[in-house]
Amino acid sequence: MIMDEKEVLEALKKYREMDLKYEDGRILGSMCTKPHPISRKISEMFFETNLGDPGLFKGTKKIEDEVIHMMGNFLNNDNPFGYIISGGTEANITAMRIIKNLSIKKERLPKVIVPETAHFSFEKAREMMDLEYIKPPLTNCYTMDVKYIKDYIEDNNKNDNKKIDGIVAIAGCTELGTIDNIKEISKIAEENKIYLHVDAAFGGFVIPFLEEKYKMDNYNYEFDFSLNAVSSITIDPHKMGLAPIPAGGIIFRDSSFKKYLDVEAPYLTDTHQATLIGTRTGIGVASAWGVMKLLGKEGYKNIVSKCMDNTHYLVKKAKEYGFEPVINPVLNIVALKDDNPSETCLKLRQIGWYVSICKCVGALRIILMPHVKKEHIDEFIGALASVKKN
Ligand code: 0PR
Repeated sequence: MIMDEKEVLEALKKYREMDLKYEDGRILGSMCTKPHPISRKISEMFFETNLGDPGLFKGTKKIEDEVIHMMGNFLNNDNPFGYIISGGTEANITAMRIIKNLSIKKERLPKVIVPETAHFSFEKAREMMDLEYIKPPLTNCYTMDVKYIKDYIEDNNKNDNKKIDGIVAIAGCTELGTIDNIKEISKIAEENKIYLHVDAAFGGFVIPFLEEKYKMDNYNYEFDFSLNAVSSITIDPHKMGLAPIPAGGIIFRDSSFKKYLDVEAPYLTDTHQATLIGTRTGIGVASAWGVMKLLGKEGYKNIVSKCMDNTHYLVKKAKEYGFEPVINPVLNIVALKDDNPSETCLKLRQIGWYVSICKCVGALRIILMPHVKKEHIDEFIGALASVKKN
């Protein structure tokens, strides 16, 4: 049935009203948040742009290059190369494409060390590219056991058939927010000339802006290109970067990695394409540029400090009610121990609270994104207490 414009908009509005709104403070298990308001105007300005054919959208392509440099800058890289793509999933799959294409023995499956705590996008990559994953045990801090990695590589790297082709480490893991000991992992990767990819999809816009007072003693916070072996980093503006979806980021140490991604695209204005997705909007790219220019490092620092402050507030409140965190929060993610997290999560949902759960440990997972305020935390803890009583 054909509709006029008013009818179309009214019908869509009704659907949209069924959605939850970040500002209501009930979304506690999401790594996304309400984008910075400037992105509304930017989205309109760039709504028809297509970076799949950059020769037609030269200005938008220039913005992408500038954003990559801005992000490279706070990741300690003066000469970065990369793309603003659909999200962390595409970024991680792109990094795995590099490892696959670099792998030394084409006759066997590429072997990659991947943390147990890795996001499920790595599982998609494994399935698509027939990768073999080695998953080191976790320490009691829920990070990869570095000694295991060292021993494993020493034992296997003499034999070409068993050699490790790549290592993935995480800076801000999805479930707990932990950061692998990337400083030590980088040393091992460097000594053995192994490609190291860091998934900082969430942590990339948090860790560089973390005030000292929120850092724990004897914990590794280093994750970026200042570590010699780090070759690529996933870092998503559409998570803590406050850009609208879709804006994920894959940043490489330099442009030498492009050739491992390029496929021929002879009929385009640019005759090679490196990104997984062909036709892709410039909206996220331009919005990330705008939000980053507006906020600057100071702006992100203020946002991260507020989120960390709320994180500690939630832990304090939770403890008052007898709920215990699994670990001291590293970033703005809290895991609260629970004997039946799926059931608790469901019960909370029935009364309008949306948290998620951890699979690596029995716990509820709460992410203190910028849209979550102290009054939401107070209400939530009350709701959790009432759910657990019944
Ligand atoms: N790497 C890490 C460390 C992640 O946490 C995520 C997503 C990804 C990669 C993949 O990113 P994209 O989803 O952008 O492809 N982490 C969130 C999660 O799985 C994604 C998310 C965001 C889920 C908002 C729900 C939600 O409401 O929890």
